[in-house]
Amino acid sequence: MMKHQTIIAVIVGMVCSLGTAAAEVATLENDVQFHQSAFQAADRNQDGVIDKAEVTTDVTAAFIGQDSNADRQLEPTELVGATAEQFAKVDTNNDGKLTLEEVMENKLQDFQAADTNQDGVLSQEEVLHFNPKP
Ligand SMILES: [Ca+2]
Ligand SMILES: [Ca+2]
Ligand SMILES: [Ca+2]
Repeated sequence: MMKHQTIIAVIVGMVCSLGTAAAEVATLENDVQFHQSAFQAADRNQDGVIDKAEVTTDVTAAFIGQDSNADRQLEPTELVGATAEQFAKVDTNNDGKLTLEEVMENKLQDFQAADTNQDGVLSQEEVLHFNPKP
């Protein structure tokens, strides 16, 4: 369970769209440490970078972890800490619910945006320096 939270944090820490109170509550001091542990959790094969497959796995796991009524859709009530604005950004068809596809699309966009050297993987530095627009 703890793992899901840190995974969400990496991906959401990157984007701030899937609700995670942790990412918002994190102070500047513990922010780096927080991201490092989240990064390590997401880096499943421990090669020091996060590739697309790892993001896909993590987003799926995070999605299932957040989907408390298991209907394969996330409603605002299931996303603690997400603002209406963040939610709307991911809800591309505006039906008030997030599907895995919508979330995945959003996360892969973030993945590409965070990949500043465009080598197809995210280094810890890239994740740390990625500043999503609020
Ligand atoms: Ca990896
Ligand atoms: Ca939707
Ligand atoms: Ca990269």
